[in-house]
Amino acid sequence: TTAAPQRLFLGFAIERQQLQQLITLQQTCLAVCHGARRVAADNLHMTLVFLGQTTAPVKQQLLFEVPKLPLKRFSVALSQLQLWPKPKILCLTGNAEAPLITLANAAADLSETLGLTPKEHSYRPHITLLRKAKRLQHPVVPDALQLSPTTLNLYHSVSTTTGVEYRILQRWPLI
Ligand code: 2AM
Repeated sequence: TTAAPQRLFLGFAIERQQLQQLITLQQTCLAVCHGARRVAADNLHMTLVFLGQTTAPVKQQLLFEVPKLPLKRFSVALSQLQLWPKPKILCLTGNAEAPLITLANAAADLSETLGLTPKEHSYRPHITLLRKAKRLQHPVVPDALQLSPTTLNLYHSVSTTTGVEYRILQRWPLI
């Protein structure tokens, strides 16, 4: 039997302390964003690259190639709350600096080389807090969130009867 393609992406988990900060921010935003839905706490993450539907052989190539990416530790400050109209998301975003930009570019090149999602716009680090977000009834001023992940993770996005779940298939340490 051939395994069905999986919807995959590479990204970073949120540490416990930052997670609590995000959940609090999310609640504040939800209260002033009518009709929006919050991302489940377990699903909060920062995407590096969306890979999309990936066949088993391509996933094998991916697992072989990811360790060759420049897997360097980085810090990023996410301090701006932005509503992105096209995907209708409210996210906490910021500016990436050298090690993260380098990694994101290399990961996007790898995705394109493997015939997955092509490289589009420049990388915008962000954490999606709310979906179906149209506007904020009142401005919300967030505290900056500092992230310094210790691993890059491969996620499988799984549709379940209770909603989407992001399952970590593989972790690579950042050094
Ligand atoms: P988002 O949080 O900005 O919506 C799994 O779907 C993850 O991949 C989400 O974090 C999503 O980002 C991201 N992603 C990036 N490009 C995507 C696309 N074209 N379709 C779906 N998800 C995408």
